[in-house]
Formats: sequence, structure tokens, C-alpha cells
Amino acid sequence: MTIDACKQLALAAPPIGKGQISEHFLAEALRIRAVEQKFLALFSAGQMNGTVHTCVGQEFSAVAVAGQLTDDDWVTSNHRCHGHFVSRTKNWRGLIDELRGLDSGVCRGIGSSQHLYAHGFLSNGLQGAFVPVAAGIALHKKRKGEAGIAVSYIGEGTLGEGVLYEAMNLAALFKLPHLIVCENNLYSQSTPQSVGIAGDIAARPRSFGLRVFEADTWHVESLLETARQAIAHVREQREPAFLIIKTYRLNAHSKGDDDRSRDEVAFFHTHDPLNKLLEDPRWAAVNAGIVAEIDTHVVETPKVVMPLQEYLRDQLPRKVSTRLLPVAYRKVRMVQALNQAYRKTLDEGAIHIGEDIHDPYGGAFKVSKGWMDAHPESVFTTSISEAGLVGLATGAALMGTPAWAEIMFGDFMTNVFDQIVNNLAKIHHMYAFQASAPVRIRTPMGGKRGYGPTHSQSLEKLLVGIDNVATLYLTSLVDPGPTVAEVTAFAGPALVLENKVDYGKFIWECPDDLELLREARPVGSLQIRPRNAAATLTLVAYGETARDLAEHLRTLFIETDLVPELIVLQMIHPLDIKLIERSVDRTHRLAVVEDGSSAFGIGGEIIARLAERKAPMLRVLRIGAEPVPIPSITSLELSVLPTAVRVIEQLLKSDLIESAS
Ligand SMILES: Cc1ncc(C[n+]2csc(CCOP(=O)(O)OP(=O)(O)O)c2C)c(N)n1
Ligand SMILES: [Mg+2]
Repeated sequence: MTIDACKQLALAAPPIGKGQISEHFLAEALRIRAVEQKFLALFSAGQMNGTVHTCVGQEFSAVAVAGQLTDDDWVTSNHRCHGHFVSRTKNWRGLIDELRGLDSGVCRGIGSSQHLYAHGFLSNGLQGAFVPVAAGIALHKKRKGEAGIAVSYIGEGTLGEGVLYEAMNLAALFKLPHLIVCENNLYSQSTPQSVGIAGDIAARPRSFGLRVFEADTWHVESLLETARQAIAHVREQREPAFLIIKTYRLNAHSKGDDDRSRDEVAFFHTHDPLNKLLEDPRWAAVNAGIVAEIDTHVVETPKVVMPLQEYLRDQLPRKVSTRLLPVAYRKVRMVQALNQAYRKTLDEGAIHIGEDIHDPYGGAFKVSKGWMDAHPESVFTTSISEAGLVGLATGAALMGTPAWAEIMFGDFMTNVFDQIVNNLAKIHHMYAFQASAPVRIRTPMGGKRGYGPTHSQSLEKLLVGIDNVATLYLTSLVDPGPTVAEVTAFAGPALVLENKVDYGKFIWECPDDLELLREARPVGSLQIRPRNAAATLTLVAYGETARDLAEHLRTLFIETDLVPELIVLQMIHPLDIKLIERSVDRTHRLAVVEDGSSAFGIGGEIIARLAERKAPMLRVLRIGAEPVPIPSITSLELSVLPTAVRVIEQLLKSDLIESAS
């Protein structure tokens, strides 16, 4: 789409306001513009914080789409969302208050301009990241047989984002009632379409089999009709579609950043349908009334803000219990125990989404075998689309479906980072606690299988640093069933790490000379301690490494003369160190073993927590993988990873031994 072609469209457009278009729509468009202009005025007067992206010139795309929506529909939007929000919710007062940072704002001043929430509406400032989430909302509706569709607004600049294509592919494959509305205003921030977008825009959705509708801002009547047709198509056919609206923003990208040609901007001002409408004194009077109402609202709204204490609450599972309980033993392989535990979540109404999790294949590690046969409506096997499938799970979870996502290898969690860090970790707070997305993402970490550098790493230290997302690591030392059941009750998102080597092992049978106990709190730590000796070393580990160590506690004692007590973390974040504290108070020696490299890692966090508590008489040691990609060849791989053999070597070299003698 060239600027000249848009100019031709603007020149050819018929006037509005002569009865062709409902006056209600025109007034709504004027309202949106007046709100946007008020924001710019407040910014200029130094009365507002942050930033704002106004949709002046683009109001009719919001009005045209929202006019066709019902209470059952959901809209996701982007940074330029004010018009979409006002026409969807009519709550312009709540929007103004939000941008002014007031407690009366729609997100109580937390989200501000780009992060808005209301029933039927979500926006955020990450280009494209909400498109798979909207697809997930549509998935929920389709699966539940509920009425309603999902609509996602994007700008044409966002056609450069990969996750958009994952979402379109998945929406097409699953035949989801999802309309993507692309507002093509010819610019992405400062980048003209000719510089940023290759090829044909309409060909993109068409290649996924989506029906494409096209309209423009200047032919308002036909825009309203095209939006009606596009939404009717999605609603009736229950399949995705794509609506392209050619348009032009009359203001700067945000507050004042504009280096477009002045003549070009002036041309579109002159031919803007609302500017032309306002030449009519009757509409000028209507507009003056709208402006006065907005001014009065701004003047009269009390300036109340959310107190810090209220904002600091979160959804992390922190229930603490100091009780230790015996652990029930069950002879079953870990993969089988996991298969059954997750299968129970399906029986209880959850969905599971992942790559290759269909039957008879049953997932790369066979955890999902038999699920799809038993629950064909709840197991969704996807294309290779890690971010997209987690987005789908997020949308479904937002609507109330318990949603699990499987990432085939832990290394691929990097592909999901944006969805975790910017969506899952933020949704609850940024919408002032009005929304929750309790997605559980499962993935196998770890090496010892020769899969080499891109399929063997343990990335948990990158995950545990994400605020507001719980991270836990299952272990074959105990039946994971009760732990999985506890995770299903978490209010917020959780990352559930498994281990590739653990899958094939039978659940550990604790030998008679040791005692295995479990903290009573949800996903509590395990304690494996000698029955007839006082421990002289606190060893902390998790996952399969903990299993490996548990099996070598006797060797460790023989080699080092230290009597180890093993504490196995199941919940890594939020971290509760009470059990470790009590143990080191007795042993005065601590070795933390983590599967990834130890720099800036979990061991460092535990030691820092202990040091903050008091300055204990404590000898500490961090043990982890060597800080290199995990090699494939077995001899090197086992030398790089923190196997029990290497842990003993490290202990022997450490001053923990010295201090014992
Ligand atoms: C993932 C991501 N990358 C970059 C940005 C910064 N950014 C905000 S808006 C924008 C331009 C978006 O262009 P377009 O999608 O055409 O929407 P428009 O601003 O034209 O409405 C950019 C680059 C962002 N918010 N998110
Ligand atoms: Mg644009």
C-alpha cells in the first residue's frame, strides 16, 4: 500500500454526516478523538506521566468493529488501544482516570495507556504477543460450545513479528473464531511500510487459508459494512479471518515523535472524515458538548491512588508449614506416574497443549500417551510454535480453563520467554488483579542422554528469576502425583520442570538406613536423612541430580567422611529455606548442587538467604555444571554435568572437608 494510493482513497471518499451513517457511530468517533486530544493536552500541561499513542485519524476502525460485538466477544489490542477500548466498553471516564494514574482508572492506574482491562477487553504494549492469547480465548469458546468470538487488533508494523504467524497457523488449524484486524496506517513508529514490510499483506493471512476482508478509514460506510461482514463470517463459520483497514494516524507515533512530511500529514488532515464532519455547525456543537463533558470529568475526579501495600500482593504459593510427613511409596516408573497425574487433570477439565502430544505417538518422552484417545476434545497437538501454544494456553486460562502447555525440550523455553515474562508474569498485576492466567508450562530439562548442546541444558536459573511465576522441579525420588495435584490449585502461572533421565526410572524406594520425609506445604521440599547417625553435611539438590545423589549417599560418606542429609527442592521459586536453615544449624556445612552452571544461580540465592538471616558459622560450596554448552559425547558430558561422582570430587577439593577434620 503506497501513500499515493491512500491519498486516492481519501480523495475519492464520499462525505459522512448526511444520514448514511448512524449518528451514534459518528458521536462515538468524535468522543474517541476528544479523549485522545485531552490526553495530549494533559501531557503538554505536564499533568500526565509515561506515554500515549493516540488513534486520531483511525477512530472508525474501532467504531466499526466494536459496533458488531456482543457481550460474549473478547478483544485484544495493542499500544494504540484507546479507541478500541472506548468503543468496546463505552467507559471513557475509566480510561481517562487510568491514564491519570487514579484508583478510579480501569486498572487502578497500574496499566495506564497500553495495558487496559475490562470484561471483553485486554490490551498490552507488546506487538503481536496477544494474538495467540486471543486465539486461546477463541479456543476456550469453541471447546466449551460458548457463543462469542475473539478479535485482535494489530498494526501493519506487527506483520514483522513471528508469533503472529504461529497464531494464524494455529487459529486456522483449529478453526478458531478469531478475527485479526490489521490497521495499516502506513507507518510503524518511524518506519514506512515500504521499508518495513516485504511483499503483499493480504497474501500472508490468505496463505493460511484465512478469508481476507479489506476496507479503509475514508469510506466509512463501506468500512462499517466490511467489518460487519468480517465479524459475521467469523461468528457464523466459526473460523478465523483477517480484516485489513487502510488508515492514517494524524498525530505523532506517541506524544511528539513525527518525522513524516508535513505536507503529507496536512493532506490527510484535510481529507479526514471527522475533520470534514466538524465543518458542519451542528456536529461542531455536538463535539463541543463532548469536549465539555470530558473537561468536567477531568476537573471533578478526585485524585486517589492505589496504596503500595495493596499493589504488592501476589499469587505465588507461599503457604509455609514446618511439618514433615512420611512419603507413600508406589512402584511405578516416573513417566507412568506423570502420565497418570496429568491425565487426572484432564479428567478434571484441564486442557493440555503441546507439540506431538497426540496418540499413538504420545509426546517426545511419552508422558502424554493415551491422553488424546481418552480426551480428544481437551488435548491439542500443535505445530512447532512454542510461543504460540503458550499464548493459546494463556487465553484459555484467562477464560477459566485450567491450561497446561508442554514444551518439548527445556532448551526451547527461550522461545516462550516473551509469553512468560511479559504476559504470564504481568497479567495479574498490570490489570490490577482483575485477571489471572494460571497456565502451567511443563518441560523436561537436563542432559545425560547425549542430545548435545541445544537439547540438554538446564535453564532453571533463567526461569526462577521471573517474578510472579512459580518454578518447581519434579523428581523421581517420590511419586509426583500428589505434587501435580497441588500445582493444579495454584492461583497463578507455574513452570513445572521434569527431567529426561528421570522419566525412565522407577520411583525411588528409600533404603532402610535412610528416612524420606516431605514438607507438608504445597510442593514442599523433601528430606532424606540417615536414621542412625547425626548429619554433618547439608546437601541441597533437585530433580534427577537429587535422585543421583540419594543413590550415592553411602559412597559420599565413604569418600568424604561427611554424613550427608539431602534436602530436595521441589518448589524452587518461591523458595522456602526453612528446612535448609534447620539442617545447617545442625551440620554447619552446606553444598548446593544445581543442574545448570552455578554462577548467578540457585545456590547463590540460597546462600544469600542464609547469610541474610544471620551470619551463621557455615561453610558453603556451590556445585553446578561447567559453564559451557553440554557436549554430546558421553565422557565429556558426564564430566561437565554435576553427577554424584563430580559432586564428591568437588567436596574433596573444598574446605568443607578441611573443616570436618
Ligand atoms: C515486541 C515489540 N517491539 C517493539 C515495540 C516498540 N513499538 C511500539 S509501537 C511500535 C510500532 C508499531 O507499528 P504498527 O504495528 O504499525 O502500529 P502503529 O503504531 O502504526 O499503530 C513499535 C516498534 C513494542 N512495543 N513491542
Ligand atoms: Mg502502523
